[in-house]
Formats: sequence, C-alpha cells, structure tokens
Amino acid sequence: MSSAEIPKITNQEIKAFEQDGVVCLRGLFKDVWLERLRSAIDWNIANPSSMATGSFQRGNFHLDVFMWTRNADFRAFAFESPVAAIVAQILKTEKIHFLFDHLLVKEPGSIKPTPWHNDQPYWPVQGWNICSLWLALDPVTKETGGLQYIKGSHQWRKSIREKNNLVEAVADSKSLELLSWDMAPGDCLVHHALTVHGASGNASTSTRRRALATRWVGDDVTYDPRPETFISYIKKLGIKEVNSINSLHAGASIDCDLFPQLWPRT
Ligand SMILES: O=C(O)CCC(=O)C(=O)O
Repeated sequence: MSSAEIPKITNQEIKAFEQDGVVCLRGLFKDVWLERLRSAIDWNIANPSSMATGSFQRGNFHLDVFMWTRNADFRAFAFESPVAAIVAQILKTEKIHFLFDHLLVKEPGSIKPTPWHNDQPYWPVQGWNICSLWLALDPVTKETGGLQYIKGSHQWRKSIREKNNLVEAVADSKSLELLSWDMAPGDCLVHHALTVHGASGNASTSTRRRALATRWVGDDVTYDPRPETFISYIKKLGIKEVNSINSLHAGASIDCDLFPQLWPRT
C-alpha cells in the first residue's frame, strides 16, 4: 500500500474519538475489500471455528474470532488494507499491534441484543491505547442492530461486563447521551476499549447485518493474562500462533506471532 492510498483522518475525527470514545468514519474502505470480506464471511459461516460452534453460539447471531489465522482474506484485510494505518492515526501511537479479528453477523430476525458492556475486561491487555474498528458490510440502522454508545463513557475508566439493561450498566451515572449512526457498507466505527456500547437484535426481515471488528493496541499497552479474559479459552482454538504467547510476560510487551505488529509495516 503506497502512502497515497492511506486515508487521512482529520483532527476533528481524532478529537471526536478522544472526547466521545467513538467516531464514525465514512467510506474509507474500497469495494474490493468489502467484496473480499463478504466472500470470507460466507466461508467462515460454512467453516466456523470451535468457538463459533461452542461457547459463542447464539442462534442466528453468528460470531467467530481469530479468523485471520485460518483464512487468507481475513488475514489480508488486517495485514494489507488501510485498517492499521487508520487506527495508528486515531490512537496517535508509533506502533500498532493486532489483537484479533471478530466476526459479528446478525441475520434478519436475529432477536438477541448485544448486551451493554465495554471490551477491555475481556482482553488480556492493560493500557489506554486500545480500540476496535467495526466495519459495516451492509447498510446499518438501529433497526438492523446498529451499535449504540454512551458518549464519553471511556473516561469513567470502569470495567463493565455484559449487562442486559442500560440502567444496570450505568447505575451511578446521572445523565448520559447515546450516540449511534446509520451506516453504509464501507463506513466504520472506531471505539475505545472502555467505551460502553450495546445494540438491539436485527428486527429486519430481509437485511443482514454483517460486521467485522478488528481489535488494536498501541504503544503503552502491556500483556495482562487475567483468567477472566479470552486467554482462558484461546488455547482451545487449536491455532499454531497461540504457542507464541508462552514467550510473553505479564507487564511486558505483547509482541508475538498471535498479536503481530502491523503498523508500521515491518
Ligand atoms: O456487533 C455487535 O453487535 C457487537 C459489537 C461489539 O460489541 C464490539 O465490536 O465490541
């Protein structure tokens, strides 16, 4: 990818991410990436990992993780598309490591909501420069399960594991403002790992809601293999890159084959 192909994120967009904990970026991914990912999603639905068919199984809300280790198109998206360069600009860090990819397909009529939560409690890392880029592959509205965010909630610096209602999630917060966006395929949301978010099910009878979230960490992030994070089940996925985490030390860098540095490109 030449530097001319790297989308420029504006100061205003970076400021929105910093203040609100989330920003919606429009049209940064070319159709060729969207097409490639849609085919990869078809492949994944036909060839799910043991996670997708096991503890993640949620009716016709199809979830899977670490697809990049098993599929060349998911891998190419993380390693070759502008995604890492976009995240590096938003987090304003020198280096970006890839934590994992996460497929989230809400088929029409998938009634399961995404409970209110933030992400950091589930991940084996500590630090501030941690975010996700959630890429829409279909038109997204609140009706089809568009994400909603509590504006500025990353600044609470609180871990919030899944809660079914908002009141429970924010019991001690006096006032809150929700942010959400209608999105076109190719638009993306970048949210901080402490921003509280949730979504309804997909109430449409015809429109799918396919999304790919990629998870990223920057310079200040260290390894923190708490048992309540995905570190407890990752070994069951049977992917060869997992062995590399044996060389990591709590409180030190997360650089290893499972969490590769993808920016700057090496
Ligand atoms: O796509 C969804 O419904 C949930 C996404 C989410 O929670 C996330 O990407 O962190």
